Amino acid sequence: MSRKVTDKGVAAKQKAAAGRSVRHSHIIVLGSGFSGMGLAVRLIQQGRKDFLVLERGSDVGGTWRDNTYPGAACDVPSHLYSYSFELNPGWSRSFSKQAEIQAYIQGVADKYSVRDRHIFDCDVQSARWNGETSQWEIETTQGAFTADFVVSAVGALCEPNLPNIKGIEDFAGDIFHSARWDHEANLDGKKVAVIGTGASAIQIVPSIAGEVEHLDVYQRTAPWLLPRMDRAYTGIEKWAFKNIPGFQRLSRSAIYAARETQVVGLAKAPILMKGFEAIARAKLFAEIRDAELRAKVTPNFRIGCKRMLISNEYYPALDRDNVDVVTDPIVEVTEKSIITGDGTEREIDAIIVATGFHVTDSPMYEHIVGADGSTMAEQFDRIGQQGYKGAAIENFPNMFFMLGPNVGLGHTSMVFMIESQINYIADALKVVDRQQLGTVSVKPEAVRAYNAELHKKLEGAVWSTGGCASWYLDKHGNNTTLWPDFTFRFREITKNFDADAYTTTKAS
Ligand code: N01
Repeated sequence: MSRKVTDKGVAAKQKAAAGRSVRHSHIIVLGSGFSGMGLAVRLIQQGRKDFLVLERGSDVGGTWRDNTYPGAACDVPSHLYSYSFELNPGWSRSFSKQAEIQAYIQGVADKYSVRDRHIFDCDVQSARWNGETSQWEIETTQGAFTADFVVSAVGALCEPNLPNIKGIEDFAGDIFHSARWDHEANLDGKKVAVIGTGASAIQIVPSIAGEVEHLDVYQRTAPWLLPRMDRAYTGIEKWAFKNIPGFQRLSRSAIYAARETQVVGLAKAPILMKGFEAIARAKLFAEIRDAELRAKVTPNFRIGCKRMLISNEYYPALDRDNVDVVTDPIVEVTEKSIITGDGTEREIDAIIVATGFHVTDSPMYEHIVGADGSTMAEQFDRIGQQGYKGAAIENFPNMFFMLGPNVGLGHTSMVFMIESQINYIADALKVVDRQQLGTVSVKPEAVRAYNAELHKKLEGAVWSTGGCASWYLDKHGNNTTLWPDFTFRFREITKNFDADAYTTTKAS
């Protein structure tokens, strides 16, 4: 499996980088997905030239560059899932496919010439705070860098979470993770297994079910599915989005408002989620007539506890004659088969691993070393994964985070949260310049107070009370990923940088 998920070029790049001098930039942004690139655009708009973006891939786009699996598409409507400063009247559908979103991101990069500030194919290996120089020391596959300020925009859904299954390394056929799709693997007429039934799997399964000879879908937990209200925009609609002043913004606001109403059920009164459950049950009944299969794929937790999925094609795909849903747990993978707990061995030619990402346990945390010499992973183990407004973590001075702790969402556009964070961090960097600050470090008491409030709101939310296990929770069962309130509240608290919550020193 490792052949598909590791960067074979890393060692070669490191060798080539050895001996190069250390490069310095006032600000270094790590990662260029929707968040890192959005921040880069803002910094350019502010007239800054004192920053660099280090990106491990060969282009901008992050998760939308990497997730090229068949059927990859967004489950947030296009007009909301885009930057507010760069609306796109030309979206072809109400829910865009991966290629169109990636083309949009690339178009924004072109328009604002952000690639000029990027170093691509630059995989960050470690970042260490040097208290004597008040700088970050960053090791990459393209050599060493120093920065006065670092913004980590590495994303939460980027490190494939590979299942630890006996024998999986010995599988002789094609095997790859959903986010590292092997486009050279030919699945036509093959016997294929998909492990996982999350947001990625439910898009992959219907896209390949008609091509493969046989498909086994290995389900650990049945997800809730709602209808996908997707359709192509007509020429008249596209004309109206482009030419009628305010029409596109109005449409975007309507989508935003409708989605925001879900917060009431998700975060405040989970009992209200029963309404969504009724819709999902009716859908399940209408789309799967086989009672045995229906029982297998009926979820056993409150809807919303895990991310609610949308698809009109997944259930019909499961209902096909050449598709089986397997609920017995996988105990072993051999060279050519998967063996489940009931002793059944199913022969296969290929395995698609759609098992999600390291979210609360990102490997990156082991390679960022803070002011007291501990890694971020060690600190999270010790005091929990706590941040301040998702943008700062104590003991990590002069480091800001895009999509840090408790900024995630399940119900609406992450781009809204990203833009809130861009406001906050760009303002912080302005304050640093204006006040000539050398160091900025969030106060532990500010972090405690912020998290106490946050966790009070999370207590009754469906993500903790809904009876499921999900990647929203860390290994201690704490929700360290989601924002538990209306997103406009997050926008309010991130409007301006609040220097009072930070200990600052003047630049020498
Ligand atoms: O990953 P997941 P994903 N053995 O973690 C199962 C975003 N996204 O890539 O539920 C067997 O959701 C696991 O089972 P269980 C979106 O935010 C967005 O699908 O843990 N099975 C689950 O079924 C989403 O939430 C879009 O019991 C194992 C599946 O694998 C996030 O990405 C599209 C296993 C993992 O599901 C991740 O989605 C796609 C094991 N050892 C994705 N380990 C948009 O449209 C895990 N599983 C915006």
